[in-house]
Formats: sequence, C-alpha cells, structure tokens
Amino acid sequence: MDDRALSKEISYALRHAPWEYELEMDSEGAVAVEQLLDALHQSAKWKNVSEDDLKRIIAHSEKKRFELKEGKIRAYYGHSIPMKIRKEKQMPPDILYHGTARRFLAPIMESGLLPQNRQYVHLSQDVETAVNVGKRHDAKPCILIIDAKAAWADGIIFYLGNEKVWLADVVPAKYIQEGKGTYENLR
Ligand code: HQG
Repeated sequence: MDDRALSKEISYALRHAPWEYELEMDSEGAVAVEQLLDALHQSAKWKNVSEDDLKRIIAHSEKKRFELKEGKIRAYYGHSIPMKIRKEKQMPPDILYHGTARRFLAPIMESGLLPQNRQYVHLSQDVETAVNVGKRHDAKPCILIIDAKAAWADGIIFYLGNEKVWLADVVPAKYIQEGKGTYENLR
C-alpha cells in the first residue's frame, strides 16, 4: 500500500474537504474511523484499507499529523474548512519559529503572520521543524523567530497543534524577528 498517498488523501479529507467524503465532523475535527474507512472504500485504490493501515501510517510518520482515539480520527492541524476547528488554548514556549519563503518576508514584516488559506497560523517548536516547513515554499527558506512570551503576555492566543506545531490566530509583526544569517546557523 502507498502509505504516503493514503496519508495525503486522509489529510485532504480531514483538513480540507470532509464533505467530499460525506464525513460528519465534530467541533474538534474528529470523524468516526468507520465512516472514513467506508468513504475510502468507495475508491478502487483504497478498497482494502483497514484501521490497522491507519495505525501504521500514524506510527511510522515522521510528522504527527493525526490522532486516532476512541474510534475517531482527527487531524492535529492544517485545516482550511469553513467550520472553525476548536483548539486547546495553551501557554507557548518563550520562543517559537516559523519557516517561510524569502519572497514572503517583506509582506510578513509589514502585516504580521496571517493564516492565509488555513484556519490558524502554524508555528514550529524548534528550528529544524521550521526549516522543513519553510523548504516546502523555498529551497533556502528564512526562519522567523517569534517572541511568543511577549505575545502571550500581551493577550495573543496560542493553541497546541501537536508537540512540534503550535497555532495562533495571527502574529503581529512586532513579535517577529528575522533569524540572522542562514538557517544553517540557527540549527
Ligand atoms: C505565509 C505542513 C505573505 C507563511 C507544514 C507560509 C506545517 C504570508 C504561507 C503546516 C503572510 C502559508 C502549515 C503574509 C503568512 N504575507 N505570506 N502576511 N503570513 N504567510 O502551507 O505554515 O506536511 O498554509 O509564511 O509542515 O507553511 O501538511 O502554511 O509560508 O506544519 O502535515 O503563507 O502544513 O504540514 O503556507 O504550513 P501554508 P505553513 P503537513
């Protein structure tokens, strides 16, 4: 089975288009595993997918994207659907990071970090994670350093995604500093 393709399909279903799969999603973004499997079985490619396959993908993935609990599955982050997914507010670490493309730097320093097509801004717990996120947009990403402590003290709300991904509604530019030098120096 193509685990990567299946993981992408599940990300698409749970983050962006549950209605295409006729999934009933609760306020935290969880759907019944049975319902997701039934929907996947409609397509020839996924007609043999089982709950064990989902468990394997979750266990083997380098990123913690999904939670499977009490017969339900949800994506931890990444949503773009109109129904806002309820996330748990939590005090962030003092510093968070955000990896992005060089071409986005000027607009971000002007308007702050905005969620763009997703429901929340995505921030990284460590530089390495931020580099990997940034590389999706630019071969030489820039790494932004977020003064999460000051932002939290000023009332900016942060939410827990997974242990490496933090979420926020917006991050105003005054809490953002460009990582000095190349990203290799920040490691
Ligand atoms: C940028 C992946 C211009 C922002 C990743 C980013 C992550 C602005 C892009 C998760 C801006 C949005 C999310 C502004 C923000 N002006 N550009 N004011 N504010 N941006 O893909 O954070 O592998 O929606 O810097 O690893 O890159 O799918 O967000 O570059 O965890 O599990 O707008 O998705 O996870 O891009 O990535 P995205 P992201 P998965």
